[in-house]
Amino acid sequence: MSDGYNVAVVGATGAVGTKLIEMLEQTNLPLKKVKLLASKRSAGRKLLFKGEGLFVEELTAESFDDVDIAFFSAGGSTSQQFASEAVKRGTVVIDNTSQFRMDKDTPLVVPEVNKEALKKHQGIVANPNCSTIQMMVALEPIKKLVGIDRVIVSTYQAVSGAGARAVEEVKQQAKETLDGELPENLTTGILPVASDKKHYPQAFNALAQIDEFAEEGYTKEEWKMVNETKKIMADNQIKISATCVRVPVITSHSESIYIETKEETSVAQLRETLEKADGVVVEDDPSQQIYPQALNSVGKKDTFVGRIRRDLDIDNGYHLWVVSDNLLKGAAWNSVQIAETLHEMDLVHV
Ligand code: NAP
Ligand code: 3JN
Repeated sequence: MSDGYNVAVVGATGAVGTKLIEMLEQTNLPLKKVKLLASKRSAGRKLLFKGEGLFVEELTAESFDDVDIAFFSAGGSTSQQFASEAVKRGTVVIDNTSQFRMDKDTPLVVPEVNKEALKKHQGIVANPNCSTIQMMVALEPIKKLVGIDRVIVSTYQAVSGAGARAVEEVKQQAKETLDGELPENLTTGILPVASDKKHYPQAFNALAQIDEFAEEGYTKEEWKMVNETKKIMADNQIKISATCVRVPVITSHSESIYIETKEETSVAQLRETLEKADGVVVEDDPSQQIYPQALNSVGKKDTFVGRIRRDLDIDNGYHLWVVSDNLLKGAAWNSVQIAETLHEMDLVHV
């Protein structure tokens, strides 16, 4: 087991990269050196790590020559181009993009749920999609207790999930609207999906499109939730469908999750189980108007669960409201937690 690692953050200037730096400032992983990488555009910028200014370097294959662990969050094409170069140089890659998530040789890991999968890594470990991660943290304890037959999830996703430029766009749209501008005249161009044909205002709006449309009228984000859940839970039989919606919240995704359990349970038993679960905080007291809120979860590593109630018609049907910081548990914290777990399991080697 190493007494200290050289780590690199690829995409260090982005929404996720910024939070990766914060999580590395707090980690108990032994660190020797931190290297910040981005495109040529940002090379030479200085970012703070534990109060010390570090220069951002341009990403090249040679960047990994002396790196033990690299966190990638610079888009799928960057991971496609550089992850194998890093692995060739002996670096373990923890990848935040969807590039390798469904590869059969790549573990897709939420440490509270399936850390054993890390034992099979061959250099790359994939971090799931943010919406999948918080749902897994909330559902795994229930699956262990009584099994889960079916999941129907609707998400209310924060703008920061679409990157730093999307956040700036929504702030601009909000300002323009408050200054009296009509919706059709607002500055658009990034949301709902920068690469898609049409763009719509997101400020004061809910958009039922996250990522591009794909098969059967579902978006790629919705397919990610379906396919990643089956892989993480190692259950191809679980019935699951998703509707992913972007709302004008800056940080933290909220999810309304309906489940049908395999065996009988009760609200009290579900609450007790979730209260004991790793990474879960139950906030659920309707008499005091207590339930998880996006704003309250910002900056926290936990997944907050509330509004636990039975379905009024379906036996074994239950509803939950699940909220978590999409940039922390949904991305940066889950990635650093994977690195800590690899270290604890003595698996930081290719
Ligand atoms: P962002 O705010 O737009 O930041 C993108 C980062 O990638 C910037 O640091 C940018 O550097 C860097 N970059 C872009 N092209 C590059 C290249 N050719 N070479 C090196 N660096 C490059 O985006 P974000 O929200 O942080 O997301 C980044 C990626 O993380 C996404 O594309 C996605 O794959 C993944 N992500 C995952 C989750 C999740 O659910 N787990 C959530 C959000 C994002 P410059 O400053 O040089 O442009
Ligand atoms: O929109 C969100 O709230 C989450 C976005 C995640 C994301 C954004 C751009 C590209 C991903 C992802 O993690 O699935 C990707 C991608 O790598 O496909």
